[in-house]
Amino acid sequence: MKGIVIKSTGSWHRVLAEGRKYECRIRGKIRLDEIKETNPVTVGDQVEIEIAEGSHAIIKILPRRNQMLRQSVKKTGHSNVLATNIDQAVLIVTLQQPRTSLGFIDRFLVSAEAYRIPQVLVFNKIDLFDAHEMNQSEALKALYKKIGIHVITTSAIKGEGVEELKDHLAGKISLLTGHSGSGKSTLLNKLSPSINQATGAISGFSEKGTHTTTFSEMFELNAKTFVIDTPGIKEWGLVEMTPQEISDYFPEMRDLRLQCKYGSKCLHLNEPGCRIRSAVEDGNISQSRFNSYISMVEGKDNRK
Ligand SMILES: Nc1nc2c(ncn2[C@@H]2O[C@H](COP(=O)(O)OP(=O)(O)O)[C@@H](O)[C@H]2O)c(=O)[nH]1
Ligand SMILES: [Mg+2]
Ligand SMILES: [Zn+2]
Repeated sequence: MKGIVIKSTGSWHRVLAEGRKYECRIRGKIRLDEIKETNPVTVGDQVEIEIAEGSHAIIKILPRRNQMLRQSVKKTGHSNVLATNIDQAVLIVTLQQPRTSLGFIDRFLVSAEAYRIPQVLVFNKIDLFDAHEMNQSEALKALYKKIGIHVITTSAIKGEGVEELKDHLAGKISLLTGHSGSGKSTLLNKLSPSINQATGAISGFSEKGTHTTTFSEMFELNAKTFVIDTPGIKEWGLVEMTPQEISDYFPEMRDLRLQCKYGSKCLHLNEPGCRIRSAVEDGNISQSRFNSYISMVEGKDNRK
């Protein structure tokens, strides 16, 4: 029987198949060509299962259409698959409690763009914004809309923007990610009366939610709409990418970069005749996006 993994704790996996849920273990050695992650079976995986009295088993993982990968910053070489086979990736951004940095946003966007997964930014907790933060969020919205990213503003607490988000999720499988405490579970609970995820206040010291989600889990909003809640993410490391790949995953650099004097060899650092750097000077590429690019190329992210 074919099914889809909707929850995975490492030792067992919950599979939705033909309208029913089965708790499954992995039987035997499943070959996952090219896949080197610590979690071989992930939420979103299409699998084949065998139903038996008392012990159901996953016997095969079907090829993945895409995957959302993140590099562990502490353990180099370890990448973590947040979800597979998704139609869009949604990042919950907060300007405070906790603050989502632009570097974090851009690493998320690049990781999705690597698999051409459409991206959505949800600016949550707008009820907390003062005039300054309101201006700041408007500027960020304009910046990201200009490069083709869909942006939604919400207050999960007040229910603002939730309908718009719901419309945008309809008919798709979406990954919901962000820092712990950004409001993922609160938003999910607003999306469907059948979802009842624990939510938590943020403790000042660690800025970690007290009721943190530990495992990714897929929820059904209706027969065609699924949302995946994920554990909060502290740091977003990029998986191995060359500088050329990185600039290819910045939509505003993708076409322009071949017009550099050194063409695809240009890293846009200090080479002469660089079209990317002149576009930054002209204001056509935003300085903050370019800074993110530079930090990805020079930074501690694992690179090829
Ligand atoms: N003021 C405000 N607080 C929010 C909003 N959304 C979530 N919170 C609060 O932020 C904390 C963390 O929310 P939670 O949904 O657990 O975040 P998660 O870790 O991303 O799942 C909780 O105390 C929520 O009540 C919002 O839009 N406005
Ligand atoms: Mg949560
Ligand atoms: Zn260049």
